[in-house]
Amino acid sequence: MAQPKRYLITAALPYANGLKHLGHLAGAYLPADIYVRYLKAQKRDVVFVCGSDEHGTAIPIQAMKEGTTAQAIIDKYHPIIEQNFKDLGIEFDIYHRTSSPLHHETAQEFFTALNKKGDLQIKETEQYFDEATSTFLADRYIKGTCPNCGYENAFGDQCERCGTSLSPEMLINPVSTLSGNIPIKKSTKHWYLPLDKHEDFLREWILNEHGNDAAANEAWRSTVLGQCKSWIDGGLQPRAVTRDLDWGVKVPLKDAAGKVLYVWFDAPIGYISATKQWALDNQKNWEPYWNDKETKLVHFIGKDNIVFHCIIFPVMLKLHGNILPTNVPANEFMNLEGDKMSTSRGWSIEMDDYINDWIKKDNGGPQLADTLRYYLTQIAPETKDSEFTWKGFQDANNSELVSIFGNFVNRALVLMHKLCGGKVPPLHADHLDNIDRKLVEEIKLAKDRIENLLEQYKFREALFEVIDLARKGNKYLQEKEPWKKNPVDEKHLIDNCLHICLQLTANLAVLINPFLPNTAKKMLYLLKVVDKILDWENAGSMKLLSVGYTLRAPELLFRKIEDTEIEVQIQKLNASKMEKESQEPLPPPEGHSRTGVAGSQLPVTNTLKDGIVFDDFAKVDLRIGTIISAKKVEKADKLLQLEVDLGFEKRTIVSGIALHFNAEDIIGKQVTVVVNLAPRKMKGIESNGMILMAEDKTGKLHFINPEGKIDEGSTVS
Ligand code: B3M
Ligand code: ZN
Repeated sequence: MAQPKRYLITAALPYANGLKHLGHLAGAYLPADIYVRYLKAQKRDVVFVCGSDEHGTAIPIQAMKEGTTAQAIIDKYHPIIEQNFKDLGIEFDIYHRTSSPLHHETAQEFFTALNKKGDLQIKETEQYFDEATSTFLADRYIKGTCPNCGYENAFGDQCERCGTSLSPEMLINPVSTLSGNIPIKKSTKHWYLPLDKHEDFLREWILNEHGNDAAANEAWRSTVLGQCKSWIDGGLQPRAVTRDLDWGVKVPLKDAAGKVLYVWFDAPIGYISATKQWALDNQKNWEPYWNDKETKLVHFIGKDNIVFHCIIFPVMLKLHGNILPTNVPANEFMNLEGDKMSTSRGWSIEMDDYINDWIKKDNGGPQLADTLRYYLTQIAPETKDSEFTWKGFQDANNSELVSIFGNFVNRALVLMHKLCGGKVPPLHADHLDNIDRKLVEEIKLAKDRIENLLEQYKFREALFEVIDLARKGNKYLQEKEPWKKNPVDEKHLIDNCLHICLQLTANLAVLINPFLPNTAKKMLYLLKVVDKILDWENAGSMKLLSVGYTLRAPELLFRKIEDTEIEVQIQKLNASKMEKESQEPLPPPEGHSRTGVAGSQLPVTNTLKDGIVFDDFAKVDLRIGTIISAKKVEKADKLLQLEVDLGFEKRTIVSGIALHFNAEDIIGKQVTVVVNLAPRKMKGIESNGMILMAEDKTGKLHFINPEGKIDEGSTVS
């Protein structure tokens, strides 16, 4: 295919309702950034847009949780997320906001254009309504039992446990998330995008033009095609593009008071408004990026956003007369230490935490941003879900970045200083042997392979090739052993070996740059060369460093990561999970029930935790106590504040059992308490211990207590 005239690369707009985790980073932002850095090194015309998604029910819901306004929430999280991306080397050309007036205008114009052409349908239907708050309940304002997996807290738009897309009507036993009340039905009018009318277009465009054996165009990933096919085969339905809400882009019509655009209608238009803002800031014309067929539009997203980017937005773009995406390289999910990543369940690593714990530490710095970029790319969930483990992170750093890549660069520089007087030695062409020639050839081949893989969005394999080239450099040094050569008689052999190693080092800087930009910069510093060297066309060249040029003294590119640093992270993760669980039992992993409503039978888990030795168990100090007072914690549905008499002292313990017990019913009950847990603050109250509970197969909780009353403070072992 002819080379595109220009590129517009987008990465999903993150909701500005909280911190974003490493799964988000690995899903969309990092691969997009690698691709863009590569295109820019190729000197292609490319614009990389992103920004905060500041609408939808997710924002006001977070505002309720934090006891503030929706505006305050987006003003709080937008700058943090933007800065987090910068600290991790994600370099957008613009990081915009959907709350900006330019975006509101752009989204309204888009809606108006479609509406005027008659591309939208108006329908009056009965929808769930919460009388207590006078609110229609769309998306996350309503929850109930998922018809697919039985999870009781599924939202009106999606089940967080099984991932199924839902509509409020599909929920079993729906309740309002605003008041907890059972909603009534009330009639309301909305604008719909009739997706059913565009089924033929979608089938042809996705499954034929971009199908597995697409000849002229890029074939999409089979995971993406699979989802699209199942949506289309399932029969597409008209989709409402407006909502009865007061937070969002107002529907620009007189008869639509109190209505806003559906967040998934306005958010993708955010890519267009971001491009417009970028053009304004840089005295450029935004239009060809969205209107000229010679533009290649690529959306980087996570798999939960496929339907919006491959079906709904393309229909909108087609109706509006814009270009369509050439590819949507959606990633699968990245799990964490054996479980799904989830901020609400405390089982995630936020970008912000990683930055504070690793990059902003004394022994951290930008190098630790690259370590993360390296590991996340090495385990990128490009074809199937993958797994982040702290041990894997440490191994990737220590066994690959330190031992292979860093080691090669360091050896090349150290040996050059030792054996060649700190200068790039000359190449004696008449003394080259097959081993030399083979490595030179490998460098050229590696460049071609890496380029091909990057063009196909195979970042994981491309990165492997870069490291493999460094590995070949180490092998070459090992074979040549220049340190064993006679410095006078065999000087030409020493020169050739180090000359090739140094040119390879410069090549590695060019090739690693899209993935690890901080490392590439540091290599330029050591080699005393300018940024221009990083132009992609330089890869494969053996003339990047001039003979006789003095280079800097070697410095290590990467530092080793110690076991103790990893242990701290694992402990932190476990603590955060326990804290979240005691605050609010949110989405359980599949197959488990935590909030358990009696009646929905789920099997008692037979998956056992990893084995421990007696000493591990003996560290836990368990005592019998008696609850002497109990009351509900304000603004926390699930928490009870208990006073527990332990014989030797009375303690305050906050326990997440309010949905299971009335405060007045449990006074006088004996319980088993973990008394040597570090104190934890919950809703501002310091909790000094944890009450043990057993969960039966209906999800009901039971205290663990002695058969008859015994002395407080008795030990349990
Ligand atoms: N904010 C959902 C998400 O963060 C949504 C993406 C919008 S992309 C136009 O997963
Ligand atoms: Zn479900």
